[in-house]
Amino acid sequence: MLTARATTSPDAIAVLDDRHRWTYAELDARARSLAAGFIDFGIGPGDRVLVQLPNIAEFVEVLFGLFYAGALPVFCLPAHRQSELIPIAKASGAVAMVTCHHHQTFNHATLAAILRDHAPDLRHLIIVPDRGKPGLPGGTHALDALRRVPKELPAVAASDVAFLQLSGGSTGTPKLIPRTHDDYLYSVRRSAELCGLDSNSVYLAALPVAHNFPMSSPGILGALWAGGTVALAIDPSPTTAFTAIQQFKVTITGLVPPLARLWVERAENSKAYDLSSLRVLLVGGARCPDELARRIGPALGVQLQQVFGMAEGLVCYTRLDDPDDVTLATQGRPMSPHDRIAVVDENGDPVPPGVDGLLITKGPYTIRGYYRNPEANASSFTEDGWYRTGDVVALRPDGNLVVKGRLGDRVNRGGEKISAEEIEAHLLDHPLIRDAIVVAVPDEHLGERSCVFVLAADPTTPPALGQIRKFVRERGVATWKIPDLLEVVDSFPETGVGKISRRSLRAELSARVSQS
Ligand code: AMP
Ligand code: DBH
Repeated sequence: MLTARATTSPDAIAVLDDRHRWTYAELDARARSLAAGFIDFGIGPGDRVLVQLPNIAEFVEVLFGLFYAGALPVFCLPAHRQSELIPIAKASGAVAMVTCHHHQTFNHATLAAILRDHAPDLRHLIIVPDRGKPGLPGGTHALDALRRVPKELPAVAASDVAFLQLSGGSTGTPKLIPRTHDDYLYSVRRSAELCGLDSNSVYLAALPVAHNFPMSSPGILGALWAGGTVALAIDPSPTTAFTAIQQFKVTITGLVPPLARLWVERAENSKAYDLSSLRVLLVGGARCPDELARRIGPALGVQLQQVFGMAEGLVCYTRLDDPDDVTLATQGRPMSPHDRIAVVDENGDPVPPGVDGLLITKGPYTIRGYYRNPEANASSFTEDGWYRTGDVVALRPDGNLVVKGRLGDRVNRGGEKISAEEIEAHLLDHPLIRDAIVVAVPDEHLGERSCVFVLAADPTTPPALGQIRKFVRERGVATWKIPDLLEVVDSFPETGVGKISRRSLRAELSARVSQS
């Protein structure tokens, strides 16, 4: 795809950030020079490479450099810390990591060195240096030190795995999602069509670009597929993003609902920025409240397009020519005529149309299994290979889906997913805690926040929220996973006879908070 674009439109602008402006020919040449360096380092077809970069132009050249070398990026988020990254490094068997030196004052190079001590296969640390500041830690390589004269590239088949995405809400062995070049590019092409991208489009990556949503729905890859331009904003705040929209004449971008709300509020209160180039705003990652959906078009002067997707595959969109009744109140319908969806009950039997049930799916770009994780595969797929999304939805007669919630094993905190089990496992190590259950509670701003129900080890000295938050933070987890609320209780409800499943306990407790 990149080779073709660099040949047909070498001088079109491919990538922009506040420091870089690369044409397709330049992006292609940069990616090829990095590929030659990766190959020289012994990184080649099938090797896994952790990529933890913020929204900077280098992300795009590293991505294509790895693709050209046949290596598989493992997409980590800038917010991930060692509790997440050590298991990811081990489960993926990554041989290298590409990261930055600092991002938002956090030292990622030091984090990379810690990972190397824990993950025996991690041999090469490659760092994008801070602007104008020397002094990378010993034993690491600056990204530019990789560049070589381009050489012949290894053969890569369209059906080969292209990269590993992370599933939000992984526990124990991380759920790594293997996507192939052909399945992913199919989803990117179809997304680009449905979102109206062409060579004049400028897509702004405002969400962390390693997420499946800004990567592919239609994301930076959709923009490059269409021959358009990718712009990257270092953070999604209205100030930074509105400056980028004005400066780069951005036409389309994507946001999670809480950020969409911040943008709407800023635009409603101030006309300081010229946002007139912006035509489409995708909103997804979590349920967009209907009230917010109605304000988006008027406030930002855009067409709202709702997107309900998952890194495992299935992506649903409202269409740009749908009536308001669909665009403002549903999460759309599958993007491919070959996607299959079914709404079933807990036994796997179809529920009547319009009734809430669990969404399962199968299709041309939905995975059939996680990477080296038989345990997750046994629970996440039906016997005949349908992916159990875990989402509770209702299918309207017009074919559009309305997302109602999820099975209670995950908190969706404004689009960032939290695995209840993962945080419970940390909390169980706290000396003041005998048992802990993490549930979602409704939140006006974020959609959901996390609440932990705790049985104290000694009822006379129950833990305080501040202590718990500090404890979880010091475990080195992404900030959004730190519990928001704490309830100390004397006992957990009995949810049935015999073995109490943590899942039903979570459901019971979460029903209790929703009613209060
Ligand atoms: P992940 O598996 O981490 O890629 O997260 C995908 C999950 O995000 C889906 O299964 C849904 O639970 C949630 N999600 C994504 N988009 C939406 C949306 N528009 N409305 C509600 N939930 C969403
Ligand atoms: O939340 C997601 O994972 C998501 C949301 C919108 C996604 O993967 C996507 C679109 O492709």
